[in-house]
Amino acid sequence: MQTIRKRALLALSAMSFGLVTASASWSAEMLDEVMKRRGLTEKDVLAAAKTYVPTGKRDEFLAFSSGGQSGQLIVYGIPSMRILKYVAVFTPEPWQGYGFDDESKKVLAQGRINGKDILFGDTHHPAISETNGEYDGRWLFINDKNNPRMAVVDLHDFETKQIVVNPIMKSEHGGAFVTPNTEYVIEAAQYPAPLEDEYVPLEQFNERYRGAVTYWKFNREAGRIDPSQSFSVELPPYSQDLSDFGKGPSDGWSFTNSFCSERYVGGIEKGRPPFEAGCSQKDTDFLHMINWKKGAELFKAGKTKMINGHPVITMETAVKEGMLFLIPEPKSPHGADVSPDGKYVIISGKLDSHTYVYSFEKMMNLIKNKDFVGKDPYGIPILDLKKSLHTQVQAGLGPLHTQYDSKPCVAYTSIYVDSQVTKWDYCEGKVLDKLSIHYNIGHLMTMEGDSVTPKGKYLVSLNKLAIDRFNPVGPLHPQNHQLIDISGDKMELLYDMPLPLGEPHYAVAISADKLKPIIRYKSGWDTRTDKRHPNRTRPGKEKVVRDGNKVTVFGTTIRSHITPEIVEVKEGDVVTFHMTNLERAQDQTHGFAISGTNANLSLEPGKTASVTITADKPGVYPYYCTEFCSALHLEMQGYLLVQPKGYKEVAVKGAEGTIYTQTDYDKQHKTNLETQEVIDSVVAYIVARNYQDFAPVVSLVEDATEQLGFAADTRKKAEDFAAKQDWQNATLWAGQWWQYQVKAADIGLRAKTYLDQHGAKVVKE
Ligand code: K7E
Ligand code: CUA
Repeated sequence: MQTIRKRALLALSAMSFGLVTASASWSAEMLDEVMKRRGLTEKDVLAAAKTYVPTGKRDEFLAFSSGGQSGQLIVYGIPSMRILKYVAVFTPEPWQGYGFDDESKKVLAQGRINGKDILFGDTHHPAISETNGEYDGRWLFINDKNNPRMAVVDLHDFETKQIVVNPIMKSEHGGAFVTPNTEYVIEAAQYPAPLEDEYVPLEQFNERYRGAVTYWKFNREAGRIDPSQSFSVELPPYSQDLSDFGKGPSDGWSFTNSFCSERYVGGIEKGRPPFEAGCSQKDTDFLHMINWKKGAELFKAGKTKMINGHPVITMETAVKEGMLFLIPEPKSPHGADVSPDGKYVIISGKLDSHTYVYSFEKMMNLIKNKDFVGKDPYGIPILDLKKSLHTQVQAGLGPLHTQYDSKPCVAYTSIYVDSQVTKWDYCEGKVLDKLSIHYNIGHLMTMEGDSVTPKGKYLVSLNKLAIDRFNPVGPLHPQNHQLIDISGDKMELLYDMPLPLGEPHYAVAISADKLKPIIRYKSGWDTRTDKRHPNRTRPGKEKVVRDGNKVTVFGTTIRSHITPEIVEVKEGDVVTFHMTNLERAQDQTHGFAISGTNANLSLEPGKTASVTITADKPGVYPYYCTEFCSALHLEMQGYLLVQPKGYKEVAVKGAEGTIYTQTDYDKQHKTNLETQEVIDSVVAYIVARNYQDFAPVVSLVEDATEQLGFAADTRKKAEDFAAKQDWQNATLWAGQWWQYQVKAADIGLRAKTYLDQHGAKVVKE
C-alpha cells in the first residue's frame, strides 16, 4: 500500500513540475508509404483529410438522428461522424438511469397508452426549435410513429423532459416540424382510424375513419408542450404523411402529404387485392394545405368539437372558414419541403420520376379567385395541379425527400430506386449533378437544411440498407449514413458511417457553436422537472429516516464515497434512496446500483435522483458506484442489510480487519505532509497566473478548495486521535485526509493543464 502511495506521489510531483512530457518521436513512415501499405488512393486520402478531426479538436456541426425502433436519439459530429451520445427518449436506457430512477420514470409514464407502459418507440423525425426560422439550438422534438407520441428534449442537458400522447390518433408520421418561432409542433396522422377511441367496422371506413393533424402548442418559457392550448384539424381518411410549416410569405400555413387517397382497404385473406394494389391506382394523391393561424383563432373562439377531451376543428368548419384546401400531387409522395425563402413547396412522388415545385403565390391566387377544379368527397376545395406549379424536374426514379443548400435555388433530392442524390436548381428547373450513393437512400440532410439559412458544406445520405458495406455482423445489419461534400459544383462522397441502433429515418444538423449545453447542474437538481429537488441533501446532512415501514435515505456521493455507507432495514420495508451528487467538477458522474435490484442511478454533477425498492428478501446487498470516477472508485461502496422479520440485535463487537500502530500513523502522516508540498506548488503555479479569466479553471479551483477543506477537517481528527494515542483511528483518519489531498491534487493538475493549454499568462512572480 505504501509503495503505491509513494508512486502516486511521485507521479503527482512529476506532473506538477512538468517532468512528464509527451513523446516527441513521430512515426517516420511517409504518407505515400502509408497509402501503399493500406491501399489508399489520393482521393481516399483527400476524403480522410476532409473528415479527420485531430485529437483534442471538435466537429463543426452536430447531427441529431432518429434512432428508429430504439426509441432514442443519436448525436454525432460532422465531418468526423463520431457518435457522441444516445439520448434516451421513449425507451428505458440504463446508462443514463432513464426509466430506472423515479424522476425519469415519471417522464416515461407520461407516454403510457391506455394505462400501459410502452417500452419501445419508432422515432422518425427530429426537429430543432427555431427563432425567426433559424435553428436556435434550445430544444428538440421527436415523434413516435407507432404509438402516436411527441417528445421534448432539452438541449441544455440533452435530456428528455416530456412525452405527450396524441389523444385522437392511432399512428402518426408527419411530425415533428416546427413553426418559424416554435409556437407549434405539428404531428400528422398516418393510418386512418376512428378519432373516437372505439371499434368501428372497416365497412364504415369512408364515413367514420379519419386522418388529422395536431398542432402542439409549445410554451418556450416552461420548456414544455401545453396540451391545453393545443388543437387538431380533422382530415379525410387519406393516409397523411410528412408535413412542413410555411415560412416568410407562406408563414401561417402548413403542408401535409398523403398517400392512398383512393381510400382503399385491403383484406388479402378475404380474397381482396392487397393494400398496395388499391393504394396506387390514381396518378395523384392530395397535398393538404392548412391555414394554422386561422385554426388557432378558431380554437380560441371555441369553434371546435371535443373528441377524447381534445379540441378538434371539424372538416366542415375548416372548409366553411376557408382554412383547408387540397392540391393533387405526384403519386405516393413522401416529403413536403418548404424552400428557405418560403416561396415554394417541393414534393416528390415515390412512383413518379419528377419532383414538383409548387408556387405558394400561385396557390394563394387560386384560393383568392376561388379557382377550384372541384371538391373531394368531404367537400374540401381542390386546386388545379398545373396552375399551382412553378416547375417540374425529372430527378430520377423514386424521388423522396428534399433539402436545401446555402447556394440560392439549389436543392438536393434523395432518389430511392436509383440510389442517387440529385442536385438541382428549383428556380430554373434543371438538374445540376447526380451522385450515386451506396444503396437505397431515404432521407437526406444538409447542414441546417430546412431552416431559412441553410449552411451548405455537407450532406448526409441516410441509406435504408447497408447490405455488404461493412464487416458482417450477422443477418441484422447496421444502417449506413454517407457523408457527402457539397461545397463544390460536384458532390463528393467522403465517408460511410455504420449506425447500429434501429432504423434512423431523418436527422437534423446544427452548427455546433449554437449549442450551449451546461456542464453541471445547480446543486441538488431534479433534472426532469428542472427545479431544485425537494429531497436534495447537503454535505454533512445525510440521514436515514424511518416512518412505519417506509425508510428514506437522504444520501450523497463525492469522490470516493457514498454516504451513508451502511443502511440497515427490516424485511418488508419500502426503501427510497434520494442520492445527490455533490461534485461540481466537469464529468464527475457517479453511479449508484444495488445488488439484486433494478436500482441504477446516473448522478451527473449536481443531480439528485431517487430510486425506491421493496426489501422483500432478508440478506446482504452491496451497493456501489458504477462509474470509474477516481483511483478509489472500487472503494466507493456500501451495504444494504435487510434483517429478517423478528430479528433481535446481538451486541457483538466485531474485530478490526487490521490493527494499526504508531509506526503506521507516522508513515501516513509523513506522506501527507509531502503530498501537501506538491499541492502547494500546484496552487502557487495556478494563482501566479490569470486563472480567474478561465471559467472552467475557476470552478476547478472551487472544487479543489472544497476538497482541501475536507482534508483539513480530517487532518484535525487524525491528529486529535494521535494525541490520545488512539493509533487505530488516527491512522484511518490520516488515510482519509490523504484521500482528500489526492482528489484536490488531481483537480489542481487538471486546472494547471487547462491553463497550460489555453495560454494563461503569469500575473505575479
Ligand atoms: Cu422513413 Cu421520413 Cu418516416 Cu422517409 S420517413 S424515407
Ligand atoms: Cu464514483 Cu466510482
